[in-house]
Amino acid sequence: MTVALPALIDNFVDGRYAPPLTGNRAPNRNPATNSLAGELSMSGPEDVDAAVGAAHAALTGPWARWSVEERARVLERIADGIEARFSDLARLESIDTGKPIQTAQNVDIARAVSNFRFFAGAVRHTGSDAHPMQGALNYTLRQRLGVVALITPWNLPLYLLSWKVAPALAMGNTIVCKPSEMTPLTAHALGQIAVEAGLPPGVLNVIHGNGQDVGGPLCGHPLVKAISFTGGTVTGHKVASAAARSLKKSSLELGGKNPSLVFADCDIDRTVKGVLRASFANQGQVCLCGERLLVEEEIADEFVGRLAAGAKAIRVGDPLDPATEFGSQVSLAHRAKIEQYVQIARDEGGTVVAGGERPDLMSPWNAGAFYTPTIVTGLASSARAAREEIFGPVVTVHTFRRDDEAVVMANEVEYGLSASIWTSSLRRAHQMAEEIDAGTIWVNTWLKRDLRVPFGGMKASGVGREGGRYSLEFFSEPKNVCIDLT
Ligand code: TXE
Repeated sequence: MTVALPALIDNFVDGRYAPPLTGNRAPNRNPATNSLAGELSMSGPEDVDAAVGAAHAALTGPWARWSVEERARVLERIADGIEARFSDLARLESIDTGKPIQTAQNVDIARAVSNFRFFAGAVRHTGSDAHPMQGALNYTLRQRLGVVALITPWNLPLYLLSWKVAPALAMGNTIVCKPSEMTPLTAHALGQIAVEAGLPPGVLNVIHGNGQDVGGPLCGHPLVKAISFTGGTVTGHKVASAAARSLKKSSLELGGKNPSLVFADCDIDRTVKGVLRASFANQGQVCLCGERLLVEEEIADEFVGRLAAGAKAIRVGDPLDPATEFGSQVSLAHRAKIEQYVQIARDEGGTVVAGGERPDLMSPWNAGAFYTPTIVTGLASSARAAREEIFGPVVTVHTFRRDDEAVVMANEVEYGLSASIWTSSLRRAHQMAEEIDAGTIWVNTWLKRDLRVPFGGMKASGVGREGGRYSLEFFSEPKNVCIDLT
């Protein structure tokens, strides 16, 4: 099974690919070489109407009569379809995002397969409640919502899209997917995979375009019953406002400015490796990355020295080379944002002890959006670069002397998505986990994920949780039925 780089990245509506009704297209770029990677559909409100209409019509078609088992099986066939195209999809993901092919294979596409297989199992094993009472029996039905909108970002395209598609389908909804206009390729491929898996036309729709012309109209569409959104906090506010105006359910997984807390009693070899990964995975473009390093003063010099040496040793280069560990940022514009923040950090008195510049690469990668893993010391934790989400490979270092000081620093930003704690003290680990305001706390690890757990953030990092039963509950409507037995 092969998936070629499409010349025209069409929408996928009502079971078939079609150009946007707007007739508009825009170049899709490979950020590692700034070369053309297809022409993207730039859709508009009329395309949103067509996609939502197809999804709404499918609610009363054959799909409405599919059993839980039949829905679970189609998720498994979609997983089979992704596996059958594994290396091509990984290549497309790498071309679209600039991430190393090894990351695309081992993280993005592997997790997309896992997401579909996981929710096929989850929906089979999910029951609901019954509440017997004197003279009556109550039972809870969990029914589909209807048409749901799934809006996803550019950093982990198929990984995050499948995380929403699988549970939404598992619960019997029909869906309109709006992938990021920066990274459309694997979402585009999902349409054909769904057809081959036997999903009825209109159940899964994919429309491409920007937030203003597609995302906004989709969130405001009267037939859309819920929105699951992953992206930036600024856009999250817009999505939440649109959902509120029409009383739609919304699940918002937004930005982060996550601390890595390193204590003097940590296993330093393991912690250096773990914090390097937490800081620079996916070129620092994971909402869970640790952009703030809070390190106990007594080991700060040694730890930062070893971390800087590790950062400088990371292999930066051609994303399609299997030996590459660190690819390009997602776009030239995003690299410019990262460079702007490094300059702000320098202006605020920071010292760059690793990275802080573009790598010296030969053609064609010298035209790409490459940067280097960057560590900045000497900044107050109140500095802009230490409080604002950069969403790139830039870590600011801050020291503390006492545990309570570390908690204050961890909680002083507006975000609350995740944190990692590196210590050998169980008491401290549990204490810090309880006191740090974040949706996910890792202890002596990072990004270890069990798909059953609640995933999401608090404060400016979002509203709601997805994962396991949390996803199935989000994508369904509970209904209580009370039967009088007298
Ligand atoms: O996200 P956006 P972008 C953060 C990171 C990044 C920033 C912006 O800081 O720099 O968000 O990245 C669609 N109504 N994260 O531009 O703008 C948009 O087309 C409805 C963290 O990718 O939030 C895209 O499909 N939809 C994040 C999706 O929303 C709208 C991962 C996300 O776009 C819209 C990526 C609107 N008004 C970026 N405007 C994470 N938490 O993982 C845009 N969109």
